[in-house]
Amino acid sequence: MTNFKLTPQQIADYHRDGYLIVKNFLSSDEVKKLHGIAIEDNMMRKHSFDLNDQSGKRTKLALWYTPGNDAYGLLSKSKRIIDSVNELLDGDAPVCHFHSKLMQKEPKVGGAWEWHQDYGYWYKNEFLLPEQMISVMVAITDANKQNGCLQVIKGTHKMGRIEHGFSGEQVGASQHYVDLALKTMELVYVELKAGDALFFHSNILHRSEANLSENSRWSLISCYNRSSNVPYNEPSNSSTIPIQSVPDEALLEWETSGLQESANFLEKEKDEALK
Ligand SMILES: O=C(O)CCC(=O)C(=O)O
Repeated sequence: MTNFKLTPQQIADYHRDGYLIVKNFLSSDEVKKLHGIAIEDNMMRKHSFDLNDQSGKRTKLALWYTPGNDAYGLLSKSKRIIDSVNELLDGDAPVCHFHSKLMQKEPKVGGAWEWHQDYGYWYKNEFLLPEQMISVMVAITDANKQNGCLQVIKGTHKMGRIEHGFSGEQVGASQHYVDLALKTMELVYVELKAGDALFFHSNILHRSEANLSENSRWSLISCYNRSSNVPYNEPSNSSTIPIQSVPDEALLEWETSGLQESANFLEKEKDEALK
């Protein structure tokens, strides 16, 4: 989808619900290219690591901070994403790319993610302004109930930050507050077709269940911040470096290589809190 622009209705929906699904955000050729690279890219494989959920099931991901001119970098820097993020975030300082993750939930083994707010992690990094942070998930394969699609509790971004503790190797939100939210707020299974995108607020409660199906569930999640929202406990500086967007056509038309070491990957040993 080139020349993409969010409508006033989509912007209002995002602010009301805390998330927004955009169908067919990528064309089938774009998805094909990203999928092909994801399964063949040695750099991605080399830097992927496992994360255990509470039950010990593993989920695989690679996380990097600096988007280059590889296919994934061109997507996370694309005008359609940067302009949309700019519309949805509070404030007017430049948009920065905090990090991107390729989530690789393998058939039968891909583990769960506990209920959390992304800002439950980012608060620990001492970012002060959750309204200036957002995540964008792009489905590289179909995501459905069977293969552990994302679930959100609609409207929970309005609850503010909830206490988080450790849960396996992840950080999880207070179950008490999750249970209270579920009394009145709707749990939504975010089923996506490959190429669909989900924009979600840093304070929306979300989780996903294990992938017990025969099909993998892969997605790219890119997280953005405004340069004005300086973190005081975050070793990478990506979240305050303004991003120069590239034309949407770049993903298909520019010559791309695989991911490079210069993407600045997170190595799990060094990691204290994941995000
Ligand atoms: O990809 C998933 O299943 C969940 C990922 C997630 O919750 C996150 O990255 O914050």
